[in-house]
Amino acid sequence: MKVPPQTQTSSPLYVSRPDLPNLEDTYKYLEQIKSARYLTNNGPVLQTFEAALRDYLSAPHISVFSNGTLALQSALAGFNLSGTVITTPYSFVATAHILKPLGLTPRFVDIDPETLCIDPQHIEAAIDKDVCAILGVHVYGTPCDVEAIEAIARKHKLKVIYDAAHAFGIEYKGQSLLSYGDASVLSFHATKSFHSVEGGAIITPHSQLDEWVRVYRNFGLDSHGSALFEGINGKMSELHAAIGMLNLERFEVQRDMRKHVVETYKRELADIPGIQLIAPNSDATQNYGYMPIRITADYGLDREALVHAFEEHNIYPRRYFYPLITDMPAYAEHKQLFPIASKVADEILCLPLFHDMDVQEQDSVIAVLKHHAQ
Ligand code: T4K
Repeated sequence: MKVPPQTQTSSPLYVSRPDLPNLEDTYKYLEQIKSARYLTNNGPVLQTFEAALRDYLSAPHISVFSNGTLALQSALAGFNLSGTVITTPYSFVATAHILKPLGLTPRFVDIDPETLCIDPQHIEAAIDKDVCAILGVHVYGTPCDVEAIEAIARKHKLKVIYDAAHAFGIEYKGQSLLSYGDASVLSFHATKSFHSVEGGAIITPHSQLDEWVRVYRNFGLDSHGSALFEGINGKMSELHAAIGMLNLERFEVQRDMRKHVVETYKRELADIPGIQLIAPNSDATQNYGYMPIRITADYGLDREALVHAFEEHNIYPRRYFYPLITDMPAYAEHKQLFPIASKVADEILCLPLFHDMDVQEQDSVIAVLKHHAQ
């Protein structure tokens, strides 16, 4: 017999619930920043943060930015590209938004039905003389098919940039996933598995790119205060860097707490008809930043009706990623049918997930899902 969900969460249960580090520890950093009277512009805390990240992520070169979007834009700007960039319609819109300001044109191709990342077969088919780069996204931290993409890029002499906004701390075949491609770009937004409230970073094996983006993020200024080229303001403040430092210390503990929440979800949802879990890549570690499920035809409600049912219980899962970028008005000229990506976008739902989600909160999400099963 189906039991209607008993629990109505008193405060809204969102897809994510970012938190700040311990206030006493934060206060110590604030005192340090206050006494240094150095608040931003490549200050001492930012430099410490960059060094700590370089070490933790085994990154040959890393430059920290004020957010992931500007970091991604800067990485592409640094390769001085022109023409067309092959990318995915199944991502957060920032992935595509950075192209037009650089004079680049996106060419969207469909995704792989298992990884939900860009499909190398479609990349290969979309290459012509205008294509200069491939921009893949490690969706939910699942690696793109990096080997196939590397082979295609080598064959056609293309740059490979990964939007690794979801891929903090992921290892693939025993090495950092961020070591693949010409550059990988992280987001440290508050809703991410590791955050500095707002922030992002470029990881690259190319020392020249690293040197260039460091100048670019500071208006293109040289050490004499003269602009070498038209740069941007992509600098991270000392306060954000301090939060990043403290969150880096907590990352693994919080990741393991999220792992526990994810495992409970997977156990409880495994046998519900019409709920499809996304299989992890067995060659990769996970950071448990998202809990995506697919609501398929065998479920009792369609995805939209389920979202509505959740809202009645004060629960707000998110349809990451719906609509497809190519179905958004801003990309009307790129609208076309992507059979796999369209289907996934119509079925996807990311459930609430954060490290300190309590049992009652998680039970209420699971109860709604069980209640509406066929
Ligand atoms: N590439 C990819 C693949 C990305 O996913 C992203 C960002 C980027 C690039 C760009 O990186 P950044 O420039 O952002 O560093 C959120 C995030 O704002 C965005 O960073 C993230 N992807 C995207 C997937 O999710 P929204 O529009 O869904 O955010 P919002 O404000 O609706 O927040 C989601 C839920 O979280 C809300 O329902 C409430 C809750 N929440 C949110 C915040 C910020 C809180 O409870 N507290 C909070 O402080 O985009």
